[in-house]
Amino acid sequence: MFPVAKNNASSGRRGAWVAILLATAALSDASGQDIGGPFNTVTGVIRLFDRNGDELADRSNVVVFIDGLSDSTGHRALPKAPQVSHRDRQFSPRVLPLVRGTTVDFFNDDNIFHNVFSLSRPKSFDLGIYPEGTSKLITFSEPGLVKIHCNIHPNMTSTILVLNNSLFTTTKADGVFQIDDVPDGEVTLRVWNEFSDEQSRTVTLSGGGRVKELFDVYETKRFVQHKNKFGKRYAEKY
Ligand SMILES: [Cu+2]
Repeated sequence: MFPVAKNNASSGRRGAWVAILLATAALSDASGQDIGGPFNTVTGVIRLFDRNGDELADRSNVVVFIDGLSDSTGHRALPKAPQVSHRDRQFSPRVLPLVRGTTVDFFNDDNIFHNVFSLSRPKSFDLGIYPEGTSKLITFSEPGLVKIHCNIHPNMTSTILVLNNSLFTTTKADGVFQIDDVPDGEVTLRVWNEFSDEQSRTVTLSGGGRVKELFDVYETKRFVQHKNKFGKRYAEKY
């Protein structure tokens, strides 16, 4: 990420769940030149519940992102090319948000052969079968949701969210999120989770401040076994 001049204001964690405006954060590029602003921080917490309404201790893998910006805003910084690896017959990470135009390194870090394919509309591809220690690259240019699978092992799934800008984050177990460098204006804060309906909320930002939001996310969707790369059921033995 590009450097941000941090302020020393408190996180406001003790406050109620209302928007709190704190000190201004200025943004500059590597040469110290001002490239606009002021910029705001959107922070908060995701609480995750199962389909019975019981709260889950692990709130990880929820993607929070900013939408509704003009095309060029927030698209200045491409994150480093991320890796999705095969490990213990699973894809890692299970959820990966990225900016459109990002190339992903699909690395086989397992001691068996694996495949990578997707039948999703934004990026349909098949990387073939390849052994431990080797990589194949794919670039994701079209925004949208891309489900990644292995044609050998039916329980392998990863989801890539191809987004329009770099203003996104993925929760860890504590569910806390923070997105920096959000420009002034009315933006849409969107929350995506694999087994939940997507949520969105309009947030109005001004003057370079900090807004805190709480989301309750319910995992109401059931697991559905995907088909293989030919659109057929996997063989029972593999
Ligand atoms: Cu596999």
